[in-house]
Amino acid sequence: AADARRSSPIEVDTLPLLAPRGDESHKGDFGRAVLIGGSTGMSGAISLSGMSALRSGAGLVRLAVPRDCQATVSAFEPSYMTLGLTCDSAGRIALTARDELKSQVESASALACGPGLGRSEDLNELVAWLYSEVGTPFVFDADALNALAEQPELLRRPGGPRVLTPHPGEFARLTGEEYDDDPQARRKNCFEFARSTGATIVLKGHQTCISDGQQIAVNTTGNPGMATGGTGDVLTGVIAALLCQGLEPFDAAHLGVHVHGLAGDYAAQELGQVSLIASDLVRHLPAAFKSLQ
Ligand code: NPW
Ligand code: AMP
Ligand code: MG
Repeated sequence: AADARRSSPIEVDTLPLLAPRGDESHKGDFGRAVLIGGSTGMSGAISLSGMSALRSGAGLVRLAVPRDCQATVSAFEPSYMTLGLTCDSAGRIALTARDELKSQVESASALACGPGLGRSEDLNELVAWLYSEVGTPFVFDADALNALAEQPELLRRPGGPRVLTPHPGEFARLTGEEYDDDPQARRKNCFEFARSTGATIVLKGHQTCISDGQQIAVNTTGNPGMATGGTGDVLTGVIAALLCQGLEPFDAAHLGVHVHGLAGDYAAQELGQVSLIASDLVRHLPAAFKSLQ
């Protein structure tokens, strides 16, 4: 199918939008997001994703985390649910958690994996299972991308609707090539990697590039205040929530990146770029979504 695709992308500059909510809507209409990640020392990452998914309209959000950090993750926010998974001695999700995850994966409307996940052989295998077997819309970020980078043969496998959200460092690991991050290179690399993997690629940074191998969009929101730990974890939750509400992968990624940057711009107006932290983005997501209604 890749050969039949266009060799030059369609430029998209019109933002997709969420449909207004009907008066009779209930939470089931807005999907169940299951976000997998967290480990001892990085429980904040998956919590940021969870809070962002809620602020981005997912009907129900559940965070699947190692049992060792379940209490910590639960304490950050009462509005999401958690599932405690079997973990290894370092507080990362263990491979046996695959069986505990199966029913969650089957009932999810959209999934995400990676924020704060950590790295191990077990996690490589768990991510390989998620990447190859799950047909539900899925965001792969952070350490899930690192796990894929160690098993590059997986990236050629056809499968469900996938969104991969690498920063330039993760992108270089995924492709196994040096990566010079200038705007022209970002466009070309993003499009070509999307074509070769069949996934929607969000190549992050200043003017994040989004491509599904046919369409391409370059984001104009956001600012250097967002160059701080955890902002990418927020983006993962936003995109997962938009997938949950039925947007196609490219549209969910395009709208998600725009709204995430807009929240960053509002946060920088209030707080300045120097002091901006990732949880400020979560607090400004409501204004960003409201501005698009
Ligand atoms: P350098 O240092 O510039 O040479 P990693 P991470 C490069 C979790 N977090 N342009 C950079 O290269 C995440 O979710 C938890 C160019 C370096 O090699 C992950 O699970 C938090 N290069 C885990 O931490 C908050 C760039 O990539 C490497 C680049 C690891 O994720 C923080 C650094 O990236 C964090 O989100 C750029 N724009 N950006 C929490 N509160 O729990 C990065 N690089 O090694 O992939 O580490 O992104 O911090
Ligand atoms: P991560 O490295 O995974 O935490 O992701 C960082 C997030 O912040 C991505 O969404 C980037 O696009 C965004 N970001 C980082 N630096 C900038 C910048 N200079 N301008 C705009 N967005 C940025
Ligand atoms: Mg990240």
